[in-house]
Amino acid sequence: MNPLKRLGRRRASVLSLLAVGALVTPVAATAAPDAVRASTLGAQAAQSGRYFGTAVAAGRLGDGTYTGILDREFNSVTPENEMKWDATEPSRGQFTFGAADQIANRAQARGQRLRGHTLVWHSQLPGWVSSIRDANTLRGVMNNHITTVMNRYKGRIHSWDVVNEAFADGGSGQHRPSVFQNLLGDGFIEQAFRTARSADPAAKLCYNDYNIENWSDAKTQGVYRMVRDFKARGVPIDCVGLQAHFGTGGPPSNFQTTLSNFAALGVDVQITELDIAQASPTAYANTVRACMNVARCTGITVWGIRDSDSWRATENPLLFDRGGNKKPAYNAVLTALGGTPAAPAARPPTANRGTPAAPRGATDAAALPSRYSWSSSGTLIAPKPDATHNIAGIKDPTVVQYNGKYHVFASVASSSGYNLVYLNFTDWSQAGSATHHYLDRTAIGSGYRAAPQVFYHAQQRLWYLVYQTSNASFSTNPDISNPNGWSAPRNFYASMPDIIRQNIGNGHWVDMWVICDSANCYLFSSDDNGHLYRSQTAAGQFPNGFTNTVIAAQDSKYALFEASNVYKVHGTNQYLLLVEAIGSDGRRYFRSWTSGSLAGSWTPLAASESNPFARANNVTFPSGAWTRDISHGEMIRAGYDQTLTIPSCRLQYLYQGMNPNAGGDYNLLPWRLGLLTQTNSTC
Ligand code: 9MR
Repeated sequence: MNPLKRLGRRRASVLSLLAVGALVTPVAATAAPDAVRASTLGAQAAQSGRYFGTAVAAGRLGDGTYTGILDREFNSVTPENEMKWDATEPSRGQFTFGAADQIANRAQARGQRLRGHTLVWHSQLPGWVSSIRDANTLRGVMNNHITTVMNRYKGRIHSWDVVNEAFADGGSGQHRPSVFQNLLGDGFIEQAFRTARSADPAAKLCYNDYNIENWSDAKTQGVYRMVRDFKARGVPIDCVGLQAHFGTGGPPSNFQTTLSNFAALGVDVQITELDIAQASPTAYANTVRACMNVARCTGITVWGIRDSDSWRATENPLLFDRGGNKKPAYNAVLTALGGTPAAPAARPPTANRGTPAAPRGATDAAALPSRYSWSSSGTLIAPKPDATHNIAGIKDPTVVQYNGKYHVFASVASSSGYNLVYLNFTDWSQAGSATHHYLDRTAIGSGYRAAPQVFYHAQQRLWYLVYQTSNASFSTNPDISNPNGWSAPRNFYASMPDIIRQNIGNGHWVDMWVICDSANCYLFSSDDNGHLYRSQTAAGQFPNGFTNTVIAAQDSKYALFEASNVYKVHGTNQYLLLVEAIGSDGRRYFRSWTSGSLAGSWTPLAASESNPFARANNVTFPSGAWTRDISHGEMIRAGYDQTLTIPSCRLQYLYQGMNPNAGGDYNLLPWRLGLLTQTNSTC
């Protein structure tokens, strides 16, 4: 985005087509954008802000059919056995993370969320723990186990099953006997949750159990009383996992009641281990619908991929058959999530009960198309001025999905200049009501800060916020949801690199953007004068050592203006570059290019006014054409780490737009945020 100082010239030279002085009518926030139906489980669940996951066994990761389905369909992963106590601490103080790391690293590289399963459980517990006879020893051992395992994956786990299956079956509603219960008493669960909160404050902490789906069951009531008590006393608990190992009939008729009653206590609910004997499509659909009907039911995990992968394989309880083909239950689930199943494949002339479904959507890794069309939401996010922030426009958004929420950072513009704001929300329909946290009140400080970019550095386990000052600056934070956790600004460069100084002309150094591959990190920036610059540093050196600044792309001033985004396209070897241009009508739009490497040259993809990446002429506005500018923004990513991975299908882009009749002082223009959803995705 443009710095404050050049307003007058910009107004005269570029935006003179605007009717100056027109009345600015605030645009009402609307509900969620019109969704495009997806053809995979994870993508469709994501449209309502949910995840759809599966249990994964490290031993099957060499099976291409298995990993093909895993990466195509699921955006959350639970290690089936690899994070359990017998796997991670088979003897006292000797921790082994090989298999768990394999699953965690693989999922992270693909932008899939991770559920941690499980820290304290009476089963799959090594003999050395169950034979402890002394309460103090056991307490120390339990706390050490929780802390060590959680530390290993700190910041990378969406939800942890802190305690698993602690309640007894049958009518007692009490805890079951176990070494933990017997030596530490009822308080062991609370102790485990408190220890877990200190170990990884960013993870959601869940209590997970089976046979708690029927609201009338004594076991359900026992767990409910515990959660109610925890919430009343401030014991940290964030969610209840209902395993949902169902018989042929599927969920009990009061399953949704159970989900909403738990949710009403102020916790999320998740379906954590779903499988249904014989996989009746109706039973699966009923289960998914119950979750969809409860706002705080944030995701569903099935307990395995193919029937042959299941712990109850003889009951054929999963969504894919042994050959990896979609079963009828798959289509029922996709439909219940709101998606569109692929048309059935033409059957071969001879009866073949194993006919695979049509291969449409068989991969989420198609190359990007060269033409785009989009549907835009109405304005979703508008400024929320307060007593000390008289905000006129909200701009330059950056966004990640993490821990079940969208986290958005943006510039806020007022007559006194630019600073940053943070908000989070679970789905787009709530974006307009989210609290705005002004970051000038944090260590980021007041003064000129603009055009933020957020990502998580997986190895450093830190969130980075990159933004422009008069340099390229950044702050870090261990917890993205804590606005006060950001460090004071530091600069990437000692001063403006020479090559920029030599080419910038009357432009401005703006819109810094960091992306890493496994070897290097790159810092892109623009100069409002037709140049895109790129510096680099070794991945291990980040955030230090950016050097070798070169011109990565150039064109005429307005054709390659500012606001660049660079992304890795999931499952491909492609990188995507977007740069904002100013069109012949004076309106903002995006051009796009691809490259096989971050340091390579960029080939035009959809890069003209008549075939733009995103411009008013390829966007429809079902809820009213509130903007003609499609300006500075950010793609909804498939992950949140420094690789900046985006899906190749069903793209969404959060952007700034404004009332086309608005004019006046550039700083006071009424920028608002809206969401584009791709309407011509073919996969
Ligand atoms: O699916 C898991 C299977 O491979 C293991 O042999 C079994 C051992 O207890 O655990 C299975 O997963 C269980 C999960 O961890 C907790 N809830 C019940 C699941 C099915 O038994």
